[in-house]
Amino acid sequence: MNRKIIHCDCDCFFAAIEIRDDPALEGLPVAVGGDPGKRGVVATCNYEARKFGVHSAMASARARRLCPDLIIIPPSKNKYSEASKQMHNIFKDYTSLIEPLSLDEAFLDVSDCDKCKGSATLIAAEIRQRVREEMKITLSAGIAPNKFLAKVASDWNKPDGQYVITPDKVSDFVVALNVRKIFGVGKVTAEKMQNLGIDTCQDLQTYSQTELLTLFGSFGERLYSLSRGIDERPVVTEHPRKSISVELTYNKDLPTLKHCIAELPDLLDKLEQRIHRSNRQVSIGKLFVKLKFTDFITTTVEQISQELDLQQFQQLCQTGYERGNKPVRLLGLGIRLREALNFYQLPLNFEDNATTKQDNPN
Ligand code: TTP
Ligand code: MG
Repeated sequence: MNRKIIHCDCDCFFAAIEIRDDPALEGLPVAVGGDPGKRGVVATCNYEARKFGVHSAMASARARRLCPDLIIIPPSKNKYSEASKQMHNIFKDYTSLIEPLSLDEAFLDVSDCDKCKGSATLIAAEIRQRVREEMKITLSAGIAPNKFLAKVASDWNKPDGQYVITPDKVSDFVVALNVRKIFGVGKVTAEKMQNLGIDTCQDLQTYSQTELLTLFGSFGERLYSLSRGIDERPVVTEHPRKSISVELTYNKDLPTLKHCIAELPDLLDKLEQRIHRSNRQVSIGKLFVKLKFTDFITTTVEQISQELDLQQFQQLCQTGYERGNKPVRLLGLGIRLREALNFYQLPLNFEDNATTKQDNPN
């Protein structure tokens, strides 16, 4: 199953925030960093300053020599954390599978997102537009079937751009890709490759797995996959996933309970697929049904259960429906994962408790 991964990376993040908060800086070369007189370094700088050769981690004194008009602003860490939180709240509207890499960078797995007709390209465009409008800074994005390619792609049309590598374009994209773009290929490895005449991923593809292992040690195995555009690493959230669910907003409200019940088998199918795709050992703790009525009032009903069962979902749906007794605009089905449940919420039977204790030695 193809995944849809978006890599988001803000443009000159710290500098963008400072310029946003002081519009007089617009168009001028600006860096955020330490004092040149006190051996400070540049954390980042805007694209105007980059034209002079200024870059991250450079001594501020050197940056000032390269660009005498450079405005150097001391960092305000709290402001950047605030902005990062605000951006994550935007991401959360599209997926809960978010892997932050730094304050301004994150992977999003939007394989299960139904917004924007499920198009990752449109989701990325919408996220970028919201960041521009709500936060007044710009974000670049890469869209691809895996993390490796999404990260490469976010750099492709930077700043303020996005680039998409659809699954059918992966082979063509990697053959032309310079090996220096592979994460983990630093200066030393790049030089070694150059001496071997390896310039692009296509050149790498001519080597067998064994040859790559001999040449590059354990990294060789990864090189073998990455040079073919293969990267199975999942998007890893900071917090373990607590539930898996599907929901659907209907074009026309479902007028009665009978209509709602009739939708459940389809939703259950989707839920099963999603659980399967989550690629993990799932231990069910509870089932739940969510209903949003025509007046946007939402209710969720749940019950302890260890298995996916249509009849239980039907009962939950009936209980939920009777709380409103009016047409329904959205129906959702889901499971709460057992690891995420409080010990005391589990059924009070000895075997279950014993298993839980074993799972969690603390
Ligand atoms: P980056 O995303 O690497 O850089 P950037 O956002 O400034 O620029 P780009 O448009 O190329 O993405 O890093 C994000 C922030 O992290 C950056 O704004 C400042 C901070 N940072 C440092 O403090 N020191 C560093 O050496 C780097 C690379 C970044
Ligand atoms: Mg950035």
